[in-house]
Amino acid sequence: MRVAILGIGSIGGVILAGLADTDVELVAISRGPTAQSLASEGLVIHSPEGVIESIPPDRYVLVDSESGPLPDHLVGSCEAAIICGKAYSTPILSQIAHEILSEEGVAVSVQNGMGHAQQISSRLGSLRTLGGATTHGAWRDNGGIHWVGRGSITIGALDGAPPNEISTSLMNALGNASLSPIWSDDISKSIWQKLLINIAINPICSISGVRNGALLKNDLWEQSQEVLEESLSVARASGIDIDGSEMQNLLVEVVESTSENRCSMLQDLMAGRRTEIESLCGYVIRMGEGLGIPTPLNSMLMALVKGVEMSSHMD
Ligand code: KPL
Repeated sequence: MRVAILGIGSIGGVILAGLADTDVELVAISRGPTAQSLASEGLVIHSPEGVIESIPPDRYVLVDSESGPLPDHLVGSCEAAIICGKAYSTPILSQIAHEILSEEGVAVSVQNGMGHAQQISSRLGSLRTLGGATTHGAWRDNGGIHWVGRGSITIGALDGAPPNEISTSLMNALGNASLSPIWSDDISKSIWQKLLINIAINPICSISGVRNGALLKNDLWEQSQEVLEESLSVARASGIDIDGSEMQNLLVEVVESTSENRCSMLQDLMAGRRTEIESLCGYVIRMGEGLGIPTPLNSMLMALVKGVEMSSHMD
């Protein structure tokens, strides 16, 4: 099987490194300095258990997405595309997925935020698009990818159908890569659950500048619970059947398993990058407006994160 990984940030790096230990052929799609170092030095990954592994550049075919059109020999060459880039890069990444996939090839988004599968399916069609979400925790620096929290990757068909042949091969490959794939027959609910986790963790940890585990240790937890509750009302009014205590347990599980992680939003702020706040709190605010549900906590967190985003551009 040949799999393309689109966007080699922290999670893309974990997936690339995991699949590098299987017999899957790999195409890594990246850009900028990350693409340059993937091409020249390869990828170093620090596992949660402290093992350091070096993936050489000849283990994958590297495509720099900014260097022009996809080379001809790669067009239509992959059976699966895993989209891991930032929420705001979905339009360009779904176009690349469309070009690189074979006619039956499937794309799955494991990005943070909502609506990615819908954008991808408008190019590929709903039968070749899978929804997804991941709770693995990782961060990246010049020393490579630090995979600090083992989680899972939940994948499912948009119509709730069981996995087809290609999806089954992809699930098997992710299993062989020790990435703990789970097939969901209600992927919209799984994506909402991941959105709620991100909303309860990312803005608060980013504004406070703390690792995920700090949430459980002080007053931040109360704030996290309140924004979770507010966002849960919007999820329920949108028709998602989510039990409050199931959601709380899931949140505690993710905070504990990624306690050493700096969430992706904090990493973005530290690196002076744009955050995904619009796709997280912004999504809940927009849905709340449509449904007549007030979302003052999401609005406040979004304004504060945008303020911090701006401050990194000031002298
Ligand atoms: O998705 C994440 C993120 O940082 O964006 C979690 C699972 C919260 C891990 O930090």
